[in-house]
Amino acid sequence: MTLTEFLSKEQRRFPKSTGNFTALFTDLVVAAKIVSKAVNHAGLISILGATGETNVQGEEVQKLDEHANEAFVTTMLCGGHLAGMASEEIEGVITIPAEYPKGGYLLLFDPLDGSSNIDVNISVGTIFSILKAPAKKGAVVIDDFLQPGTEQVCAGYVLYGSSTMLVYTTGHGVHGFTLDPTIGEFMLSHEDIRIPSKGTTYSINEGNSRNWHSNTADYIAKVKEDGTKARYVGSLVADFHRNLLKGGVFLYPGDKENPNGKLRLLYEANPLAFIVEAAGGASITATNGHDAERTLDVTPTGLHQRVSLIIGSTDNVEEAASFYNK
Ligand code: AHM
Ligand code: MG
Repeated sequence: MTLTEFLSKEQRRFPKSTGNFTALFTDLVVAAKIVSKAVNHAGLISILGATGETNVQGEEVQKLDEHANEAFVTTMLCGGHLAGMASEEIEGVITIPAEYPKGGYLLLFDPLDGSSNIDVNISVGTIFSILKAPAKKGAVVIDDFLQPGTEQVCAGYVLYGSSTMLVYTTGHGVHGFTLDPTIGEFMLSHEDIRIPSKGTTYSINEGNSRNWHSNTADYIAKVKEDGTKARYVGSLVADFHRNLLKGGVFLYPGDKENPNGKLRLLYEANPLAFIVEAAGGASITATNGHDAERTLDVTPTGLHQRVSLIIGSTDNVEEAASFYNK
């Protein structure tokens, strides 16, 4: 079944549906295909490497980061289903120019996550979150985007790996589609993904261990004692996708140098937390190494806010939480 057929089938389950969400999602899929093609051809069309500029996060912008951001912004801007967008690559919100129709949704995205891996042919991804826009006149502002993760109407990611996969949820069931490059269509390949309740791998950047809070150090010592395998790609979508299918836990905790860790709440942590919960898993945040709380319940305070992230199989995340709640 193609993704288009699947979306139509889903839409028919809601007889009152206007089709706006399906149309928005269809635009998003077009952008994902454009980025997929660029990632696959990166070495051939000289768009590898850095632009020489730094982004709002103070990180070096890779040429493909810019290309992916452009692909999503330009494809989504004129579709008529969005009231605004927010991207990891852009400091403020992206409003819809007066010449285009406005819609009722907000799109938040990280166009190319894990971009430090681009030059060495390791999987990268796009992460996205869709919210309802508040009913009001005038252009959207940052506050409109600061909704807790529980308010998401859809979240997903695209993994540009050995094949390109799109995984998404609207909160009921997580479904995976694999791009068939011969026909240019995403095909349903992983229906109703359920994350194993317990996994045997953990993923964390051990290079940061000098800065870890004792709770993180104690938990990691425990999982090692248990013989848990370490797996860390350094590309969030790839690490998350592996754990979603095979079970396990991914951690990017806050530490003594970076109290809120590295990952951004609104377009990295929240969408993955929404997906993992819909697949039967769990996600928590533990600022300063204490007081674990559900990621989706965190009240956002900034568009590019960072948050500590511990996400994966329920048993593993609960075990980690027991260390962070000590
Ligand atoms: P990016 O959004 O700038 O690409 O950074 C996010 C990436 C994630 O994909 C990955 O999990 C993490 O950074 C890896 O960070 P580190 O190299 O510090 O382990
Ligand atoms: Mg990112």
